[in-house]
Amino acid sequence: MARRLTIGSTVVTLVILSVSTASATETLMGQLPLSAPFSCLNCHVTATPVAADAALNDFGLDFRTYDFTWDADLAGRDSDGDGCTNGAEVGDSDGNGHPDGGVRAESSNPGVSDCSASNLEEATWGDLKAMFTGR
Ligand SMILES: [Ca+2]
Ligand SMILES: [Ca+2]
Repeated sequence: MARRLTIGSTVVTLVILSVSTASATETLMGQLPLSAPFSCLNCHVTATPVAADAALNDFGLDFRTYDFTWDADLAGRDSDGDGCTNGAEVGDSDGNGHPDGGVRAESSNPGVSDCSASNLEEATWGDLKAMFTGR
């Protein structure tokens, strides 16, 4: 009986921790001017962080250092060292909290050391291609 109680308590605790981690992630993600398409991967090394596995990437560590506040200083940093500022990758170059003109998605992930593949460019090419193919 005591063992069942222990297992049940453990399961309940894990569920609560999972929910609280997901909620914290979504709340903190709301501090960024744009968080799509990378979502949790902006700050975490896994797409589905849970309390037991919520390791932060380099941008996530910097974001935490800045008390989860998006500002010009954090936007001007290059957390992942790929040569593109966090602001350029997130889509708010000056860090004023508003996306740069016409930007509706992050161009690359501020926590992954690569800013060569631009989702925005891919979307733009997709729009251009659609003009010619009619799709
Ligand atoms: Ca960068
Ligand atoms: Ca990057």
